[in-house]
Amino acid sequence: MFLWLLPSDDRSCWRRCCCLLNYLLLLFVLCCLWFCIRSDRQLLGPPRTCRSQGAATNFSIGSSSLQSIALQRMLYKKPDALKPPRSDICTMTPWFAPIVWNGTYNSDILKAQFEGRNIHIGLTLFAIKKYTVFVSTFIDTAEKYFMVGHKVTYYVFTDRVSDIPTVELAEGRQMVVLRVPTYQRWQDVTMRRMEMLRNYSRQRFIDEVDYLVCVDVDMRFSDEVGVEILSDLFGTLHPGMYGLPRESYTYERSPQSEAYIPLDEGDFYYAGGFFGGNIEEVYKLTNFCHNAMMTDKAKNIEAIWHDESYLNKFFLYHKPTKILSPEYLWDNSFGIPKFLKRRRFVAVPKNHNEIRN
Ligand code: UD2
Repeated sequence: MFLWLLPSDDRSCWRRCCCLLNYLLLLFVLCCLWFCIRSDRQLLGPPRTCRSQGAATNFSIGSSSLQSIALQRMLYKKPDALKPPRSDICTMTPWFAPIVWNGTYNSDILKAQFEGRNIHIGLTLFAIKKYTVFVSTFIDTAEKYFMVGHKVTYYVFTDRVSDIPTVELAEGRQMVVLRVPTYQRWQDVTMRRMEMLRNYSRQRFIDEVDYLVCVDVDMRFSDEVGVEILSDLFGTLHPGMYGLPRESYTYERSPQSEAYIPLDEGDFYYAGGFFGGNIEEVYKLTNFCHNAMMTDKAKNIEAIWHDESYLNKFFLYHKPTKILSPEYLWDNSFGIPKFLKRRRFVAVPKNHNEIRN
């Protein structure tokens, strides 16, 4: 306003200053705008990949762009809303986790859903001391029946690396032998699996596979085990206890133990020899079991069925998202009941004293 009072040189200098100020103001406004847009995007969140569900399920938190799996035209028997596929067995838990039995799912639909996801499954087995004798049968039968057509890595934990046989594997399948320490007592050998699975989940499996399947080694596959078992967290009904009342389950009953389950609690009795899920969930499970075991150990307590007791405690308060029927872990010494249409993973008879000592 008083610009005309100034001498002409000063006036032009003042005008230049005003121009510069205007530019700076404009730059400031633009910066603010850019910052607002950026923070808005961050609030929505970057696209997050859910490894456990494979490449096809990239999704953005805050938006509804869950990428669905488009199936091709398929012809199959229609499900009946008023008639369960099987009425002789329980197929669903009260928390809506399916129990996997033969005849309750259509493997063609499941296969189509998993096709193209390029999932990678880790199968862990421990062969410590004399248990290396079981590896060959285990891998041979797994090649025939376990996740055929999928990427599979066998993680063999052993203290006797040179005793692990070389087995010819199908394309997309590999074996990784991991040297681990051994323990004198067989109870410690079976229990320490939780610690090793926990550590390797964090250090290695998380970068290498989508799902982990953790099983006993003194077993053989005798029928198809495929993608129907996969879920965030799964356990398996024990072949000796599926039909018993909860008071008869051999849970740890001493209140002093971390594995304690009172008589009026418990859904199922889960077997220690077959569980799994995505790596994060397996990490949580194994971390809980190992820590609980260590707490008990400090008090000189050992739960009645070792790692299996702690696993049952974990599943009581962290319900599995899928449950495998005893088809997935059978022992022929129990005979073959009528409802058992398939025996997919069966115990290899062993002389306990001979093999453990
Ligand atoms: C049951 C469970 C098992 C575990 C155990 C705890 C099933 C089928 N099995 O099996 O998972 O909870 O009870 O008591 O539900 N191992 C070795 N070297 C040894 C001893 C054990 O490698 O010297 C490994 C091996 O992978 C074996 C596993 O530990 O399969 C469990 O030991 P087991 O099979 O002798 O125990 P078992 O049959 O009582």
